[in-house]
Amino acid sequence: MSEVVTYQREGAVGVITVNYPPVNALGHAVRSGLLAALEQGQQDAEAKALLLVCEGRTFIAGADIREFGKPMQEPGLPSVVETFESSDKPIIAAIHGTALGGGLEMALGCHYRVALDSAKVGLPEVKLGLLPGAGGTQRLPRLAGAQVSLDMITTGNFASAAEALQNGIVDAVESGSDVKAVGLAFAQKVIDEGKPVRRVRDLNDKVEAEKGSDIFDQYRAGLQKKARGLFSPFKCVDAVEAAFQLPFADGMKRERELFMECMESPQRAGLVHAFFAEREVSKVPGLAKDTPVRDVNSVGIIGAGTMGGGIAMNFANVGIPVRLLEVKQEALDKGLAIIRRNYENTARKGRITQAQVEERMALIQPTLSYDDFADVDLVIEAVFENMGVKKDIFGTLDKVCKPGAILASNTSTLDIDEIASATSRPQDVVGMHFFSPANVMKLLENVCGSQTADDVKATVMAVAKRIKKVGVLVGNCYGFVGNRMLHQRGAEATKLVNEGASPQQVDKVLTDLGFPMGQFAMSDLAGIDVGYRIREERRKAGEDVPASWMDKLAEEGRLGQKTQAGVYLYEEGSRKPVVDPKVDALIAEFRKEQGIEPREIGDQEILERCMYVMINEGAKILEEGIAARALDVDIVWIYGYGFPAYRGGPMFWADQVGVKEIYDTVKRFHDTLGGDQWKPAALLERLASEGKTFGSL
Ligand code: 3H9
Repeated sequence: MSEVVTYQREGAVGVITVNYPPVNALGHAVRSGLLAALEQGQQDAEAKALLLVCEGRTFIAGADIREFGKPMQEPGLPSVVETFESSDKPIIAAIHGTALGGGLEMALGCHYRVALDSAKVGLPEVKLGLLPGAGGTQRLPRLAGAQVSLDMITTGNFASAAEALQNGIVDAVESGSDVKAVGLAFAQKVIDEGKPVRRVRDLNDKVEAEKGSDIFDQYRAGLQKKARGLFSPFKCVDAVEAAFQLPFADGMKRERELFMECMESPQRAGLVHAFFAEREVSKVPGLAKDTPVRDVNSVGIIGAGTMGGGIAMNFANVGIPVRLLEVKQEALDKGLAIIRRNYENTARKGRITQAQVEERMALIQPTLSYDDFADVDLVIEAVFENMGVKKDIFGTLDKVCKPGAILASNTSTLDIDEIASATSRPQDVVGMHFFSPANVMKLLENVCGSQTADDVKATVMAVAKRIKKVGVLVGNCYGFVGNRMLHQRGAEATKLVNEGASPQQVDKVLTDLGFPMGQFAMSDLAGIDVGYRIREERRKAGEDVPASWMDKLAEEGRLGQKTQAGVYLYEEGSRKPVVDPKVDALIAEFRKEQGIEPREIGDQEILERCMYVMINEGAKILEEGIAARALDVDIVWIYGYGFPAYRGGPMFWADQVGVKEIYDTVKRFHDTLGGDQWKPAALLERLASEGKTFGSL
C-alpha cells in the first residue's frame, strides 16, 4: 500500500486519504496510490460510498510541478480522474484549503463535492503557461457554463467556496474545520438518500445550451490586450470551446493536444522557473533558517512623498502602525491627502470598505518630530537621493531610536555602508529598496551593508513577507542588483538614440520582448529629473559621465509624466506616451553638437545592446556575490521592472538564448564599441567556454 495515499473504512464509507506534504501535489506516488486505494474501495463490499479527503493544510493543490519537463510516469492524471469518475460506487470529494489545478480536476472526477466555507478552488495552470490537462476544460463548463469557466481558466483566479457553490462547482459548503467529518456526513447522506453516481462527463445541458455562442471570439478579442504576448490563455479558450463543440471523449483528446503544445512551449519553462524562483529567494544561502528575527510592531517612515506614502500604506494595509515624518506641516498634509485619495480610489473600486479606509488612515500617524521615533521597531528613510541629507538623517536616528531598532534606507543607488557610517550601530543599518509605486510593486530589494547583522537580514526578509512583497536579499554596490543593470540598459538605450535610433524604436523592441513599457516610457514614469540628479551627483564626484540628450530634457523642465512632457508627451490625465516632434528636433540638435552622423539601426542590434549589456552586468553581479544566485536576479527583474515572467527573468532568458551566443556578441561589442560595460564578465566567459548555463550555478 502506498504511504502517501491510504484506504480505511469508517462505517459504510471507504475513506481514501492523501497525505503528501506540503500541498498534496499529484506526484507519481500519489497518482498510483490513488488508483490502488480506489481499487481497495471497489473491492470492499462494506463500503457503500467512497470519500476522497486530504491530510495537512490543503486538498490537492495540483499536479506536481517538479515533474514537468521530465518523462511522464504512468498512470497519467487524466486516466486517474477517469477511473475515479467511472466508479460505480459514489465518490465524494471533501475539500479544505485550496483545490487547485489537477486537484480540482480530481474533485471534478468525483461524483459529489463538499467544501469547507474557508476553502478555495481554482484552475491556475495558465499562470504556469499551461491549461488544465486532466479534464478541467471539459468538466468545468459542464457544471459552471462558458463564462465562469473562461474566467477561471484564462485568469487562474480562485473562487471562494461560496462562489463555487453558486456556480455549481461544489454541491455543498459547510462551516467548521474538520473536513473529514464534513465529508463523512455528506457521504452518509448520499448513502441514506440513495443518491446516484453523477458523472460530470455525462452532464450535457450547459454545453448544449451555449453551443455556437460567440462568447469565445469575444474572449479572444479581450485577451489580445489583457494577455499580450502570452501563449496559453488563447489555448485555454480553444480547449474550453471544444467542450461546446465536441462530444466529451473528443473534447478530452483536443484538451490533451493543446495541453502538450503548452507543456512544450518555452513560456511554460519560464513561468515554472519563475514560480520556484519566487519561493527560493526567501531561502537565503548562508543565512541559517533558524536565524532569530526582531519584533516589528511599529514603523517610522521619513518622507511623505510618493515613495514614503506608498511604503506607509504597505504597513497600514496589514495592520502595522506607522509614524510618518516630514519636516514641514504642508508636506505632511499633502502626503496624507494623497494616501487618503489612493485608499478612497481602492474603496471606490470595491476592493476595500470605507471602514477599512478609516482604519488604515488611523494607523498612519503624522509627525514633525524625530522624538516620535524613540520607540519604533523599524525606521525607513525615504527622502531624495542625496548622501549628505541621508547621513544627517541617520545621525539623528542614531541619537533618538531605541537600541535594537532597525534603521533602513530606501535608497535606490547609494552606498549602505557610507549611510551606516553616520551611526554608531552599523549592524542595525540595512537597505530596504521599494519600487515605485511602492504600494503596488511586489519587489522589496533588501540590501546588506558589510556590517548588517544576520538577524536584521532575516527580519527584513520576514517583513517583506508580512507586507506581501517578494523580498530578495542582495549585496551593497552602486544601484544594487536592479538599478545597476537598469543603469547599463539606460545608458546603452540613450547611446542607441545618439547613434540614430528613435526613443520609440528602442521602446518598441523592449515592449515586443514583453516588457510592459520601454526604457524611455519608464524614464518618463520615474521622472527624468531622477536620472539627471544621479548623473549630476556622479559628475560632482568626479566621474566621467558623458553629456546626454536626456540632460537637455531635464534642463528644459521636461520631467516626464508629472509635467506631461518628457521623452514623450502626455495628455491631461493620460499615461499614454505620444511621440513629440520637438524631442526628435532636440535629439537631432544634440547629435549635431556632438558631431554624430545618425545611421539606421536594426531592431536586432537594439535588442542585443539593451539586453546583453544587462546580462553581462548580471554576470558581474553574480561573480561579485552581490546576488547569491541567478534566480535572485530573475526575481528582482520580474517583480521590480516587469520583466515578462514567461521569459523567466533575464538570466533564465540568457540561458534560453545561449550563454555562448551572448558571450560572443558581448565580446564583439567590446571590440567594436568599447567601454567597460562591454568587457565580458569573467563568469560569462567561463560559462560560455564550459558550455554551461546560469541555471547550473
Ligand atoms: C496542474 O495541476 C496541471 C494539471 O492540470 C494537468 C496535469 C496532467 N507542485 O506557495 P507555497 C511547493 S499544474 C510541487 O510557499 P502557500 C512550493 O514549491 C499545477 N510543489 O505555500 C513550496 O515548496 P518549498 C496547478 C508545489 O501556502 C511549498 O509547496 N497548481 C506545488 O503560500 C509551499 O508552497 C498550481 O499551480 C505543486 N503543484 O501556497 C498551484 N505547489 O516549501 C501552485 C506548491 O520547498 N501552488 N508547491 O518552497 C500554489 O499556488 C501555492 O503553493 C499554494 C500554497 C496556494 C498551494
